[in-house]
Amino acid sequence: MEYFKGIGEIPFEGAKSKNPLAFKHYKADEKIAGKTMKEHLRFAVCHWHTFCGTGADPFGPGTRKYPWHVGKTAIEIAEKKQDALFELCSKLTVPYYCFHDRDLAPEGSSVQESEDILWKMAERSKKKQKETGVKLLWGTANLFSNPRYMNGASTNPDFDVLCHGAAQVKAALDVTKFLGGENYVFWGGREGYDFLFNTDMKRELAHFAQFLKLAKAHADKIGFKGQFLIEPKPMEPTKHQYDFDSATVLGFLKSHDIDFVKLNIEANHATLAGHTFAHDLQVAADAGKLGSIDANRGDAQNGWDTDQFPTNLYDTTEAMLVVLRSGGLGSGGLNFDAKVRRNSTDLEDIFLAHIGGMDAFARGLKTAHRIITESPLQEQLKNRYASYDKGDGKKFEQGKLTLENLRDLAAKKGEPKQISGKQELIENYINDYI
Ligand code: XUL
Ligand code: CO
Repeated sequence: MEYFKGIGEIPFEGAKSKNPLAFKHYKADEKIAGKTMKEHLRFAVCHWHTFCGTGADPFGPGTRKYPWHVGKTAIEIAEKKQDALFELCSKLTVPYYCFHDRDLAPEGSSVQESEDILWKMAERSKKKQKETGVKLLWGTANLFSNPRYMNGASTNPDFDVLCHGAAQVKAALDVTKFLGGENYVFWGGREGYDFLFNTDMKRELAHFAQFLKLAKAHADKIGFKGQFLIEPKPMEPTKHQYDFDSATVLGFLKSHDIDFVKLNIEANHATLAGHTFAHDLQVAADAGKLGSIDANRGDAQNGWDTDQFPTNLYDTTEAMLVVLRSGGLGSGGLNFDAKVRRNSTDLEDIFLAHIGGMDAFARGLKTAHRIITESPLQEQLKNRYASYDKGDGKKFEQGKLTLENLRDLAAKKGEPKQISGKQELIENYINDYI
C-alpha cells in the first residue's frame, strides 16, 4: 500500500527550482569540511507527531484523519503507521527515525502483553529497516501519557508507579538495541512537580538518578552501546520540570556522579526556558555533552511548545555554528520533533514541512561553515581574550597568581582601556553570509 501517491523520491533541484517537492539546498552527497551533508545533518523523522498526531489541541479534536488512522484493530493501525513512516523516510531520503514505545505499538492490558505487542512491532520494524536502509536514531519510552504517570514515573511518590516506568524503559531499551538504535532518550515529561509543598524534590531527584543508573546497568548487561541522552525542558506538562535546561541537567548529572549521559537539545524547549536555541546547545557543547538535537521552533508570540518545523535561518545558522565548532553531532542527529499545523490537512503538507526543515538546516550548515572559514569571526573571538594568552593574564589562567597579586596589578596598571565587543559587526557578518 502506497500512502503518499503521486509523490516520488524528493530530488535535489537547486536554489532556482520552483518545484515545492524538491530540495533547493539539501544535497545529501555534497561535501562540506570533509563530510557530506548527510553525514553532518543526520536527519530523522519522528514517529509520534507525524504519524500519531491528528491536530487535536486543548480546544478541539483532531482535524486530520490520515489513511493510516483507519483500521479494524489497534495493531492494524500501528502497522499502517509503520508502513507510512518508512515510505516517508525513503521518499524524503531521510536516513533515520525516532520512536516512543507507544508510537510503535499500542499498550496492552498487562506488562507482559504490552511487551509482546512491542516485540511484534519491533520485528516488523527490523524488516522495514532492512528493506529501506532507514535506521533508528533513538528510541524512548512514553512515561507521560498513561494516567498512572500523572505524578511522574521515575520521580513518582508511589514506588508501584516507578516499577511500571522501569518495565517500559527495560522493554524500550531491549527493543532499541534490537533495532540498532544509536541513542536512547529520556525526556522527563512529568518528572517534575506541580506543587512544591506536597513534593520531596530532593528524594525525587535521587530516585531519578538511581533509575538512570539501573537503566545504564541494564544497557551494559544486554550490550547496548548507544548513547544515553536527557532532553531538557523547563515546563509543560508539569509546572516545573527537573530537566529544566542544559545547565540544570549538567548540574544534576554531576551531583549524582553520572557521566554516561549527554544532552538532546530541543529548540522550542530552550526558548521556553528563556534561552536561545544556540545558548542551550553551547552550554551542552562546552561540557562535552552535546549529544543530539530535536529540530523545531516555537512561536515568538506565545509561550508554549508549538513544535513548528524549523524555517528560521538565523536559528539554523547559529545552531550549526555551535555544532561545527564543537566537532559535530557524533552518534546524534537532527530529529524533526515537529508537527504540521492543525489546519495543514493535506498529506503533501508533511513532505513540504520536512523539505523546508531540511533545506533550512542545509543552509544553516553551509552558512555556518563559511562564517567559520571565511569571516573574521573566529579571529575576533580569539583576539577578545588575547590578554590571557601571555604575561600575567596567562599566569592567572595557570593558577600562578594570588588575589593580592591581582590587586597590585590593578593598582599598577590603572584604569583599563575600553575594548569594544563589536556585536553589530558580528551580527552583520552573519547577515552577509546568510
Ligand atoms: C516533548 C518532546 C518529546 C521528546 C521525546 O516536548 O519533545 O517528544 O522528544 O519524549
Ligand atoms: Co523532543
